[in-house]
Amino acid sequence: MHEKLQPVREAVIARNPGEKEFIQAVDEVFGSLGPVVARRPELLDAAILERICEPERQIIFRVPWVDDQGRTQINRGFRVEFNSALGPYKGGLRFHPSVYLGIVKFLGFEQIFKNSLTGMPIGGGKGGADFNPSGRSDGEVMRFCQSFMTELYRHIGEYTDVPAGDIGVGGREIGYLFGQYKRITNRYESGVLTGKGLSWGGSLVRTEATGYGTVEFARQMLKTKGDDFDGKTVSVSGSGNVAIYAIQLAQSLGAKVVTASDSSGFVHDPDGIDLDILREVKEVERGRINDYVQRRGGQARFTEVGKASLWEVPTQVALPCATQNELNGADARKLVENGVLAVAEGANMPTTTEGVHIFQEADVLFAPGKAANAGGVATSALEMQQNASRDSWTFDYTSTRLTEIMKGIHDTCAAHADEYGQPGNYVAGANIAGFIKVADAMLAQGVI
Ligand code: NDP
Ligand code: 2IT
Repeated sequence: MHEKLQPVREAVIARNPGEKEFIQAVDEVFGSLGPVVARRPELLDAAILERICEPERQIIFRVPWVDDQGRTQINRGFRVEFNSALGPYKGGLRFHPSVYLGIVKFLGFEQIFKNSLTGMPIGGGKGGADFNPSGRSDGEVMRFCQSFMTELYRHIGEYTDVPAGDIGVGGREIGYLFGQYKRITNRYESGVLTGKGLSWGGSLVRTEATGYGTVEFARQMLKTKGDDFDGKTVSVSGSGNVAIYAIQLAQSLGAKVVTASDSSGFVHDPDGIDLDILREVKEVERGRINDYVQRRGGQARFTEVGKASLWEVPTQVALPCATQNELNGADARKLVENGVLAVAEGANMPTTTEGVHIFQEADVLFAPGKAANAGGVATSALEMQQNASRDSWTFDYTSTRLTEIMKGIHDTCAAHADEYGQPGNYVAGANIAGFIKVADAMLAQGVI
């Protein structure tokens, strides 16, 4: 790390004790910015680095609700409005028991640079709650979402802050959240949330966008080597929104996807994942991934979490699409040993710092989440455009825009990596390109 960045990093650690995921995300970005501050000392003079690490606003609130047994439950809600240099705060909400301030800040920090890379006018934010939706009835989820929005509504708006989904927050939850916002404010403000249903302001392609975009980014990387997905063996982790559509597009490009997972373990299906069965089990029934194996039969096998790693399965393209730090150094070594060609992060920060270094040293094509999974938020911005013009676009038009945006992000990352002397380093390219645009906007807008 550049010597001038070191004291800023130490101050961030001292100011944010115990927030290890946030520090990991800051370190990853700072690790790329040495050549930028060497060329642009005015960014240091204006304390852009210190400012970019300090959220503009952090909201933490109580979320009381009543479960099906009539018991009162209390959760903690968060919204971190990190940076509005480029547009209204934009980023998802995560409902998962592991959510605490450090997770929300890591996600919000990543979102600043990701949103910048999309080329759309959106700032960075993130939120969520330590609520566990697993095993909860629709009624419980609805009451939780209504209580969450009863506080959140005063902080958001189409020109202020526009939440969307993330882990544990999909179409069902966005519906309950939107309904409560509309009821409290008495406004049909479509642009306040994205990921809405198609008949009430949602955009075609938003559901598919993150997974499709991740595969498109990987396709662009493979193309630089004259290669493509056709006939490749692909490993995907997760079985949620991102994973399912990553599997779908990879399969339609001729790849055989052989894995999927959830928090209980992973399945290895050497004949190729049957997406209809996976969707039935995970999307419709909200069940456990082991049910896939029961229904699929054949050579499909389930491995319980902790018994072995999904990344031990030999593969040519790895797409981690579940959660942060799910692919560690040992996993990366195994993937390299088995001849992996490309890794594209569908999830946010799924690869540990050690894992990233191992891929880079082995010359594996490696796309960081803030570039590879930006298709989701980019399509959210397209949803906001449609809402602003009270219009709705066709699937083909919207998916063409998404494909162009992903190619644009790929090329921007590659060009910045070249310009700053690290050809082929998509981590450096993404961090540098994402940062410069935000930093310049902050400089132009004065000390705020
Ligand atoms: P979903 O809730 O739809 O799916 C999450 C998947 O990951 C599930 O299979 C879940 O298993 C698994 N998972 C979650 N937490 C853990 C954990 N701690 N350990 C093991 N498995 C876990 O979320 P998404 O698909 O939307 O999100 C997946 C990733 O993609 C996240 O990192 C998210 O931040 C990122 N992302 C999402 C975008 C979007 O548009 N949705 C956009 C960009 C990034 P289980 O069913 O057992 O909980
Ligand atoms: O991490 C992400 O980019 C998301 N969860 C999507 C955010 C959004 O606003 O669509």
